[in-house]
Amino acid sequence: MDDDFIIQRVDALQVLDSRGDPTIEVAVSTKRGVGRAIAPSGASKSRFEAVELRDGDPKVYRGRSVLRAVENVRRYIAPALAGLDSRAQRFIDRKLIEIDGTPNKSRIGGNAITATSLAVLKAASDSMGVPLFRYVGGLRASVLPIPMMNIINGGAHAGNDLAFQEFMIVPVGFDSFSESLRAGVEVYKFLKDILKERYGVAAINLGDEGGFSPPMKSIYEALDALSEAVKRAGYDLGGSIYISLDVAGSQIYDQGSGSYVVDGSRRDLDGMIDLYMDIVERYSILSIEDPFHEEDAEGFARLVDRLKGRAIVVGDDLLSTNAERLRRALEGKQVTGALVKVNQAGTFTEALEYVELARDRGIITIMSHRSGDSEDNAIAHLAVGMGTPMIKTGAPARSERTSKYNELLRIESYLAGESVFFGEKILLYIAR
Ligand code: 2PG
Ligand code: MG
Repeated sequence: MDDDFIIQRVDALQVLDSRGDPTIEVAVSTKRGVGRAIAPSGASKSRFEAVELRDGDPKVYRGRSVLRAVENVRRYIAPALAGLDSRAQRFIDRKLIEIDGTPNKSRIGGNAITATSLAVLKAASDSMGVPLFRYVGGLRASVLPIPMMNIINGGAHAGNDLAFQEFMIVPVGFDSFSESLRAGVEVYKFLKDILKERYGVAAINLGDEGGFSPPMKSIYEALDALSEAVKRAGYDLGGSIYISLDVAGSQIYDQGSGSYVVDGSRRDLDGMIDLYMDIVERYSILSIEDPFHEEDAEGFARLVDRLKGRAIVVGDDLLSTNAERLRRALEGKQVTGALVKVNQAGTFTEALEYVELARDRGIITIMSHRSGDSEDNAIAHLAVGMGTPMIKTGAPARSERTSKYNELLRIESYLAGESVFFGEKILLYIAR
């Protein structure tokens, strides 16, 4: 019965994210099911992403509460969605954009909109009685993504001096998601030993995404520790396991001097390209995300050209999960990979259009968490449902990170013999 899918109730609640900041949870119910979604929150945000609405009263949660966003869902969104078919995702997302009426979703709040959009998606799949990844991707949704595990945290995510934000290991050369995850966990544990040996016990404290946050001064120390950990775990760097980086270039860019600051010294664009070429030469690097700041289109284009056939250049802040920005970046040949964060776009539908554009143009897509995240595991389903070859969701530690990896294990088990692991196929994309 179509009646079963009609939205009966939409409600919102202020809850906490993994950093202890307030965030918004939206619940959407139909006669047959319910969907609940929590908005994540970034630390290294782009200028171009949907705006997170926060109350700004310094006496309440130090300005971070989201009660206005909660109120906006109750007052504006709930009445507009009541009575609509929860399966009409595009229509509903368009409606959310209309209700907000601003180009950056700053009136109702990107956080309110993201949580609502995903809650509608989940309510529809629940009402239908199918897992979310199946609802999103149908029968084609059977490919498990490669995990990109951020096991050394720096930049805005850690209390250390590491210039780059994320040092990830990417176990590609395995037959299944679970084998790949296992290898990543083993490397993570050997890394812990190495850090303790080299830097003492304080080095094994964790950063925002569950990776270690050692008191290193140089990015080369981090790369060396990762290489050693892969070796000690008995794997082959550049064989079954690769390293990926998220520089979060906007965070190390000094507007005044127009240069980047890495390991205590300033570098211009040429200096940064030399640095990246040196790293790619010496370590097995699969991808570099946001190597330059979010408006440095020239830097991206030059690096894409230099790294052709060797490593993927991923746009995160540069693209901000925005199809229009991706279109421009494609024209300028500025990326070969595209990070996907639903809350940068605002709605599921906008994120889907962006993923489809990337795929049509042969660009690798990577589903991604935020540094402030929660127990919501929707992105595990979205990765499989949308068919992104990779997923970036932190270290294999802290429940807001493992909730995604665990859900992927459940999806793999659910699919049993039907599932395929993207695995080494990723190398074919790089070799092109
Ligand atoms: C990134 C993300 C997630 P944040 O830069 O890719 O790892 O960080 O959520 O802080 O923007
Ligand atoms: Mg990033």
